[in-house]
Amino acid sequence: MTHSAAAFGSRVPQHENEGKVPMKAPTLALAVALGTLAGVAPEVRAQDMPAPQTVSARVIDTACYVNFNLSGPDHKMCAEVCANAGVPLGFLGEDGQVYMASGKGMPSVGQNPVLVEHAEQLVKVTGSVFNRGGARSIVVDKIEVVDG
Ligand SMILES: [Cu+2]
Repeated sequence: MTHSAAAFGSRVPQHENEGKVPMKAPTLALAVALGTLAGVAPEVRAQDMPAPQTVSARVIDTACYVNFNLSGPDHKMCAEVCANAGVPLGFLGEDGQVYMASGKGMPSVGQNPVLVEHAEQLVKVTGSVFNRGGARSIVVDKIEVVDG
């Protein structure tokens, strides 16, 4: 039955792909969850971290800046309200680039508790910078207030 074998053959690769793609993410998530429970969460090794850079930036409320182009001293109170409502604070570099603020390691930790006192201030932030999928992030090591 060569004609039905050909039809069957064309279905096999599709079926294999359907099985493989959705399995990846849950398997990784499960591995991370089990690792965390067992106290052996994968560690980010120092050699995996890019050398720290210092970026001159304003601490911004990412929602109001990206959605409404709001930032600066006049927006400080709103930024604090947004941050306390869970909106991530981040950085607007003097180069115009927006950076997410992230903590060290994996699992990571949000930076709002560190950044909220600097909402809308001009700072020099030092840390490893990552760039992926059109987004940048700074792993916050040190913040020095420049103005505000
Ligand atoms: Cu706001």
